[in-house]
Amino acid sequence: MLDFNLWSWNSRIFPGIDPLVVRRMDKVRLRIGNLTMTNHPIHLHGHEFLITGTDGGPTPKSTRQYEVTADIAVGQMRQLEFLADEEGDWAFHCHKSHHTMNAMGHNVPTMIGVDHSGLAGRITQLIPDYMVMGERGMKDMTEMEMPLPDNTAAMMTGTGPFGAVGMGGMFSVVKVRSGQKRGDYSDPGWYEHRPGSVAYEFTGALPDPARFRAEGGVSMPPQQRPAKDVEVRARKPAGGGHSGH
Ligand SMILES: [Cu+2]
Repeated sequence: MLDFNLWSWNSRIFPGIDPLVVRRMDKVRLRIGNLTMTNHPIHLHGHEFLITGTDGGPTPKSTRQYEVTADIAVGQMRQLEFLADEEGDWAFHCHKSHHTMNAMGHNVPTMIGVDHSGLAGRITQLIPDYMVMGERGMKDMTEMEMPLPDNTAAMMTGTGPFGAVGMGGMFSVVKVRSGQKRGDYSDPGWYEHRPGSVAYEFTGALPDPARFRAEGGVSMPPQQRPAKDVEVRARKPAGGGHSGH
């Protein structure tokens, strides 16, 4: 499952996929069928939808509840409906994180939290195309370029108004616009946020969080604690692969 798959919607992978463009206050209906051999929890930002239909037909109104994710099982179909009442650009994607990525190799140790500055340079003297995993998570991969086979795509890519999007695979954007003409599904470009409505990193002085001194105690003190710390040595089995999960 985690090997070299390209997860797609209608054979398209982000960013090579159209956005879903709607007028504000349009009632939107999405029909999604899962033709793959694994479930896809399909997730929409900014709105709550109702599951109004399944393979069995329309759902009775008494069974409907608001959701932001619909898990669509193998061979299943779901019809989702929502009122597009929030203007903006909203991520719409499968919630399995590796389904919003393209091909990647997994038989490498994770480097999150490891300072590997200088390491890549030394390894590339031996293996010219070597590339380490990002130390802050997968999104580091967005800003790296590495040679790829002709028959695949970069793991994550796409550039938005705030920089690298860091997505691939089963990902698109629902664009809700007041100014969109009826029947016009052409891409209106990125949403222009009202001044003062965009989150930013606070870089000023932070108040001292005094509560952290009082917290962090032990709610259940250990009983029969060994007199001395015990040294434990773990050894991983040699050659343990990670494929086929
Ligand atoms: Cu998925």
